Amino acid sequence: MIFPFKKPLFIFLFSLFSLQISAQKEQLSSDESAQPFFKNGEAQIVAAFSQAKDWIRHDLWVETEFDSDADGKLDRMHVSVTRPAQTENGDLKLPIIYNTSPYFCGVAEDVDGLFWQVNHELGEIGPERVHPEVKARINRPVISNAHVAKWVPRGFIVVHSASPGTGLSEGAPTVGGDNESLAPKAVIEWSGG
Ligand SMILES: [Ca+2]
Repeated sequence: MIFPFKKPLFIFLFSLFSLQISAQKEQLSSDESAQPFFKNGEAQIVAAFSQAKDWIRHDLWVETEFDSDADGKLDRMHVSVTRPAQTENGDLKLPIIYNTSPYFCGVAEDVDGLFWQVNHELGEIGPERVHPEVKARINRPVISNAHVAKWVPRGFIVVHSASPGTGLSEGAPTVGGDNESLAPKAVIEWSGG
């Protein structure tokens, strides 16, 4: 006598699931206010921001205050911006999620001898390091898609920049040098208008 109940139960669950999907769709499609919407402290997907074809993308350079490659010109950082179309007329201002990295545009393979060999006697010169070719990954107009698909539909502008001397950013790459801090400072100040 169990079998007769299986089908109705399945249909009921399926209907419940369908109703839930419909309710979610209705909530998304009815929200045409093009304003960020938060629920339980979390940014929700807003229908008006969710179509990637409508997003505005910028591929640009921001001038910094340093010249780390000493070519006599201030270094410029390669920056990408993805934002909802509703920000175009200036009426809608949205917060920015900003991510900078020296790794967006390619890194060396992890090969033996890449890192400085410290296992040698004091005063002796260690073995020569290996310098493998780095294959550049130049992604335009979006430097990285990290964060774009998740946050733009939730009412954020997403900005990425490549660190000095990496990708299409000018300058000399350093590890923790002043230019690595001053580069994002320049981008943040630029993005704040
Ligand atoms: Ca320069």
